[in-house]
Amino acid sequence: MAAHPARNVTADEIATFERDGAVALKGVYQPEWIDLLRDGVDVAMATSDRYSRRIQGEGEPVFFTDYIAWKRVEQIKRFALEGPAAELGAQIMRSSKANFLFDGVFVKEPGTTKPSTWHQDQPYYCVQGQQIVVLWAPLDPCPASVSLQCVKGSHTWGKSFRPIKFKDGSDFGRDAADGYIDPPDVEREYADRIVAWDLEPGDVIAFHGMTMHGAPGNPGPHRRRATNTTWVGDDGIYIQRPGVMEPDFPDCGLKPGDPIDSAYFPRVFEARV
Ligand SMILES: O=C(O)CCC(=O)C(=O)O
Repeated sequence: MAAHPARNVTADEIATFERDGAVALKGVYQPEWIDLLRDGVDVAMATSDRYSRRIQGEGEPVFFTDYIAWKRVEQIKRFALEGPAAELGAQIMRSSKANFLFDGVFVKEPGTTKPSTWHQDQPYYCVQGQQIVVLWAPLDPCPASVSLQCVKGSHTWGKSFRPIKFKDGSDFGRDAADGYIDPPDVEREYADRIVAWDLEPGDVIAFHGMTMHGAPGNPGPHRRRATNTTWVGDDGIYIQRPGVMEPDFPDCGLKPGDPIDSAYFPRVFEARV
């Protein structure tokens, strides 16, 4: 059985998540899990797989991103399968179970200017449903000026924005004819709805799979390491999207319409009946 979070999510936090599509959960991961994730990030950066990338601008300090690192990094695997995230995800989604979809690693070394592009996560990959939550966890003290930012209420817009690559702005072959529209200029059009928090290690931003989010560069003198885990609840199904899905799971064995609930996407938390 996986570990419990340091505390339960409150009814107010669930209400905020459902209304705004994002909520900061303070003090939910115990320090030993943060230490484990920091070790895992070191291993992820020292090794590589098909989604490990250094996407900083020319001559800049490293901006490292990675997906599905849990397949090669024991520490991230242990966190995902034995740590407190699954139960936290189920609580915030009000789901009877939480299946682990994948992890992400985002390291911005001091002096990185490249932002993490504004985007929604779900249009990148193979899942559809309302009960999809991303748990983003800083591993360093993280003031709002360099932290993840979310656009309040964007998960209810009913729009799928064309996913694009952080590195060069290229896309994945989904366009208007497929129902994917160009993302708005968030800072100009939705400045009054952008929300960000001052965070410490142990805090988590829980955001909905359709919430628009991004992050500025890290111009200051401190590292900004973060990992996320994505969780799928009762209503999440596998779908195929036009073009390239990222990350993709070619060997997952699921067909469109199948529940995301198999050994490949393990059910890490299940409520007791
Ligand atoms: O940490 C970042 O800079 C970006 C994170 C992100 O886009 C995500 O968690 O989906």
